[in-house]
Amino acid sequence: MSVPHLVIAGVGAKAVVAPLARPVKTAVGAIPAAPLVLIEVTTRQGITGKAYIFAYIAPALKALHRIVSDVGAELVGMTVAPQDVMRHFERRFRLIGWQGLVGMAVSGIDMALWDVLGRAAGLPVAQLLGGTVRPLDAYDSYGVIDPTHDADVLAASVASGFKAIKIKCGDGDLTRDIAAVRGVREIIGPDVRLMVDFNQALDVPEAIRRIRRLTEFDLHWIEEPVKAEDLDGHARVRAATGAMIQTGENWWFTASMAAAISIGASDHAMPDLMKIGGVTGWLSAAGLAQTAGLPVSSHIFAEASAHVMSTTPTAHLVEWLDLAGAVLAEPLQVVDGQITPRGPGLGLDWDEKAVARFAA
Ligand code: SMN
Ligand code: MG
Repeated sequence: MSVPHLVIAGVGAKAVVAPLARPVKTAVGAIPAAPLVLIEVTTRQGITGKAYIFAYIAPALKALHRIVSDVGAELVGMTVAPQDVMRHFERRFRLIGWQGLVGMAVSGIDMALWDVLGRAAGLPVAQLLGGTVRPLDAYDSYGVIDPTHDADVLAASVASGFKAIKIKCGDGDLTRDIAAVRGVREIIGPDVRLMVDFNQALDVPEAIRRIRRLTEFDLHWIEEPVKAEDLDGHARVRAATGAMIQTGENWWFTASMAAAISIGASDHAMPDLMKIGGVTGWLSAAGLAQTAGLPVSSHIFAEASAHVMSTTPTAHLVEWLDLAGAVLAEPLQVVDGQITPRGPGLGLDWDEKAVARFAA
């Protein structure tokens, strides 16, 4: 069965603020709800591809929505060929640069284009990319937690089958971090992996000081201890502590990832589909990680990430942090600590009533 020649008829975008079952508190700010742009690429052949991107903060939502619409409008009449469209984007945004909202829009449109191809072929993107649909190990991702107040929900994560838990630290002093990590380690036990995410909150000396004290709790990785763009800082923290360092959610396209790898910034790689260049960017990133021998874990966007992780040679863990469940017709389910990609395409359809209810 051949995939028909598909031509882009339009790119629609809707802005919503989706409620979160678990609001996310980080060391550098709280996310009470998820400002999302829902993207729809329509084709002249009647197939519509869907994807969503995340604005992080409300003040960025309207601008992101507008950029998706305006960038998308220039694609009308082009063939649904994500690799070719990405080459177009590389040239189109060469002068302005595509770090930031432009790169997020590019990545989101790319995801929706791959969704078109999957739907047209009647295949999950995981299979379209040459992989197989199978359950993937996930981790339950929390914000800053209070081990007393959150004891029951953390225990429930483990009881439901998660074999890895991430919490965020750095919002207070070292004493606060130690109390949180110790408390969670006591709740989840010694056999569940525990990761800590500082969300770029520390400087290098403080990161070294804190990580050295947290080593006793057998942490699986320490994420973004210093500013994302401080690659040398990441490498210095890694060398000084011997801890497994994780980073990548703020890599803008694969050039940024290559720079991090060349300086030895981390032991793991964590590309973000919305910043690495969508599915197309992820495919290049997966190759870089394989060559560098870095285990790859995903960052949010669990639905689409499960598809690309299915074909990532060094796939490690899928992050489970539910951003879009409130606006999806069929929210993704985690079964026994694992996530299975759903299709055809990326498996995303909106709950239109919820989209209307949460429209921004
Ligand atoms: C994160 C995720 C979602 C919103 C803010 C921060 C975090 C993570 O960096 O890795 O889960
Ligand atoms: Mg993170």
